[in-house]
Amino acid sequence: MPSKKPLVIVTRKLPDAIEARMGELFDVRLNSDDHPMSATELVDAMKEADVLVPTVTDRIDGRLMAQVGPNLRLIAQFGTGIDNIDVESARRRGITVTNTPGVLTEDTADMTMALILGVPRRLAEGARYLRDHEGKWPGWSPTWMLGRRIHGKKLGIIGMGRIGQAVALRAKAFGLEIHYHNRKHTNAVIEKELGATFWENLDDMLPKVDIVSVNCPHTPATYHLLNAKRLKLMRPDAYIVNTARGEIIDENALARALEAGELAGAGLDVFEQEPTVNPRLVGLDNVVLLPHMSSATIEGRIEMGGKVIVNIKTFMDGHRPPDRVIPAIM
Ligand code: 8YV
Repeated sequence: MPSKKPLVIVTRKLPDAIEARMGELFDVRLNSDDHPMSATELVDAMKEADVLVPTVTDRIDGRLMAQVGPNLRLIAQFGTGIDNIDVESARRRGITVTNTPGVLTEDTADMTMALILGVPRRLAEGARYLRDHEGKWPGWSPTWMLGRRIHGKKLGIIGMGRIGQAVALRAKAFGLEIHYHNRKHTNAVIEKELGATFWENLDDMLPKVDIVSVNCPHTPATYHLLNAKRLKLMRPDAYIVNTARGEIIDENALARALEAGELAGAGLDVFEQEPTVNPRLVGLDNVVLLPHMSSATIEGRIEMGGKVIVNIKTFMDGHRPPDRVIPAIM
């Protein structure tokens, strides 16, 4: 007798090829209209499913976790960040959590670099001007739309993991000097190759750099890492780019600093209260706002889905899934 296929509930619409393959391997329930699930829908799914496939838009906290059914054995996150999941609470209940690291590194680093280039050079502002003033552009002027030079500036990367390193490699090619703050030194060979300067104390690095790029995960230790006090350490001609998680920066303090001219500009792909975007930021010309799209490539999303499938399949076959999240090393 063939063994019963596991019930896999997917919380958001995934690429067609991924959904089709899941349908072949599992008893799958999809979210074809892609609506973000309510907490009630999530609880219902977690009561029934053997495997849940959530994304960043699903808040699976301790309260939800307390209501899971007896079947749920795996939470296979479609995404690298797992700050939306109470991993410790899952562990206590014997539920394994996996994620999709690696496959969105290059895409996220590309978008980070795009913001590092685009914010000081006022790319979005220039593009917006032409659209808003159709037929009314008076033409080139020697002193109009001046931004700041990228080449020769100092980039301070917060979080030198996979993405931080990929950003550093790109930035070096653009002539930026690499500085970084991390819990520990990165690999000595990589550090040497990048000519990177390690700052053990973030407070010491912030006043020294021209552009700060946030590339660390959101954990209790990094929540509001860039608070009002630290933002004040940055220079008024410095920029800040965040493609990691909104919660790492105190968004109100950032808005205040930008409004007060204490920072030159910001490029933000992520926000503290997604999908709400702080209206104070929306009103600022020197801020580029993107709707959490750093990893949004067709290739990336298919590879993320591929990782989810491998994680589920290996787990269901009784093996250790390749991308198991271990609470201790989060
Ligand atoms: C993902 C991300 O698309 O993977 C991550 O951590 O931030 C995004 O790029 C999203 O989180 C999917 O869950």
